[in-house]
Amino acid sequence: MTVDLLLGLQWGDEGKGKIVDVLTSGYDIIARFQGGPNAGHTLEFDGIKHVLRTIPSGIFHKNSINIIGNGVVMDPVVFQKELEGLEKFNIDIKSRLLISRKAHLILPTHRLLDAASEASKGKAKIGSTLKGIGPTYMDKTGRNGIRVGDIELDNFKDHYRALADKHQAMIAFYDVALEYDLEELEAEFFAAVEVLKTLTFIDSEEYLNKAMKAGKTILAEGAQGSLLDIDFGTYPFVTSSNTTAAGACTGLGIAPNKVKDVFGIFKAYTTRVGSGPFPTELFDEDGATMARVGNEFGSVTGRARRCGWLDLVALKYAVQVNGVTQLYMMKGDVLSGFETLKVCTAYKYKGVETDYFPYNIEPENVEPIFVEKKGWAADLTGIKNFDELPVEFKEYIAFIEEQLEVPIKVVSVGPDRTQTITK
Ligand code: 2SA
Ligand code: MG
Repeated sequence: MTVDLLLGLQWGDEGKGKIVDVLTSGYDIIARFQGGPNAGHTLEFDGIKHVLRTIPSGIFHKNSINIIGNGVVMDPVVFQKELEGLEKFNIDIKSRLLISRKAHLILPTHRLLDAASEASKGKAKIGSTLKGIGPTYMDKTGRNGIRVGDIELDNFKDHYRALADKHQAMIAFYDVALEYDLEELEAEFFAAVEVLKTLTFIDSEEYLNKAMKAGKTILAEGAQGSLLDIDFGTYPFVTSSNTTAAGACTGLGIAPNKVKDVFGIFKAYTTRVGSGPFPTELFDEDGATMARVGNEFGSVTGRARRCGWLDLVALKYAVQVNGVTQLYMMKGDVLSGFETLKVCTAYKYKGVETDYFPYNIEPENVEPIFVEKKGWAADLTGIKNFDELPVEFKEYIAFIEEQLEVPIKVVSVGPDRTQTITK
């Protein structure tokens, strides 16, 4: 058993990028298994901040191979920009990055369809990142998609044309005002496809299973969060892939019995970007403080994130669905200075108390029940050892562990690689 999984347990932006980066030196291979450029994994080291979109976070480590798995959707245009952004780091990307032929391609018209669909929904919109994620997965499950491997076919352009024409008819059907220059978008797309072609395509399931046989260790890196999972998230306000543990099996071709540890990443509070229910959301000064101190702005769209108290009902659910074996708590430092912290331990669901995450968590059905915890004043960002942490912070951690029945292995007290405390 040589595969470990790293997943977000909330609505994304838990700080997965930082932890993969911290963990990568221990693995031979880092693999992305779902999502696409809707992810923005922020890494910070040596004073440089970097956001990765499709490329796994292990790319900065000399000795790791990075894989974009079959479950991912790739936009060649975004990918090309990502490569350009990495140029200054002088990384030999071509030798460190391998891409599954079975990953699906995001076409310019997928992005347009995403925009048209959102515009047509008005106030009911999902708040998608407009990267074309939903329409691309629709074509995948609808068996109309174009895959990375198709780029190598002689009639790639014919496949492209047929699908793009169909998309244009669909865009017209939405009947919303959209301004675009398809010719320009297509020129950009085909130029980016040429760049993509210079990378190595593999059958990632074959590659990974061989690697495991040879004793290599693999870390599968999730994107978004468990509550955005297409099956288990707050549907329809979710993304279009399985962000939970099982997604790593289908998104890479790894059997469930090969998975060992599941690292669950969560923030010491909760955030959400985009639409959808959020029971512990704050609309007051406390929420504004979290947003300001935590710098809660999306790394992909720059949108302000909604903030609220830690929700243990939702976390327990995510721990269960994923089979989390170790917890990583991020951004504990942001809570410094709150006199009292609230933690949601149950919901009143349609008037009845429950600690289970129900089918519908819209505000009219769910009211969070909080317990209060004593806060701490000390700045945590310079602390290096667990023993030096304030006693109230340690109590906060102990309470979460007791509720979730999983140990918190690491606490992060700042964005830098060095601000990571192992318990
Ligand atoms: P989409 O674009 O179709 O996937 O959007 C559907 C919903 O999913 C939300 N969404 C996200 N929410 C938070 N973080 C996201 N990505 C992170 C980031 C990266 C990460 O931006 O930093 O944590 O892996 C993300 N991606 C999608 C979106 O807001 C819609 O509500
Ligand atoms: Mg993020």
